[in-house]
Amino acid sequence: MNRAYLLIGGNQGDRQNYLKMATEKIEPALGSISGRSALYETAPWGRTDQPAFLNQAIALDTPLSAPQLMGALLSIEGDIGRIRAEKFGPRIIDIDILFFNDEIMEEEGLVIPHPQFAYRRFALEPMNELAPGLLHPVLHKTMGALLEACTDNLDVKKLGPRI
Ligand code: PH2
Ligand code: MG
Ligand code: MG
Repeated sequence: MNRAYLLIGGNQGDRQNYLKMATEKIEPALGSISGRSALYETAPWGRTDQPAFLNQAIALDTPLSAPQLMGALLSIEGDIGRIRAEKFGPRIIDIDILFFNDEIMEEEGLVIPHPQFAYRRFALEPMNELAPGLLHPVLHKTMGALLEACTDNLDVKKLGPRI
C-alpha cells in the first residue's frame, strides 16, 4: 500500500460541493482516505485577479502507483467537469499529488514532490495540520519547519468543520 498526500482546490461555483465530489470520487475507487485537513479559504496564488480558493489536504492509502494515481485523478477532474484553460487560472477543481511515499520522480506531467509546495502557504498550512512531522524527501525538513520558513504571506484562513 502507498501513502499519497493530495491537495484539492477550486475557486469557481459551489467550491465546497466540488471538493466533496472530489473526495467522494477518490474514496473508495482509488483507495481509502486516512486523514483530511479542515477546509481553508486561501487567497489566489500566481494570478491574483481571481476569486479566493478553497483548499484541503488529504492522506490517501492507495494500491495504485504514482503515475496510475495521477491518471485516475485527471479523469476524476474531467468527470467533475474541469476544462483546462490558462496556467494558475480559475478552475472548479484541481487535484494535485504533493507527496507519494518518500518517492522522488520527474516525469512528463508528473513531478513529485510537487515542485512549488514549499513556496505556497495554501498547501503548507493544510499539510502542517494533517502531518506536521512529515519529512519532505528532497528538502529534508518537516512540514512545520517548512511552514515556519515560508515567505509566502498570502491569506490562508482555516474554516471548519471538515467535510
Ligand atoms: N492553485 C493554483 C494556482 N493558485 N492559489 C490558491 N490559493 N490555491 C490553489 O489551489 C491554487 C492557487 C494552480 O494549481
Ligand atoms: Mg495545482
Ligand atoms: Mg493540477
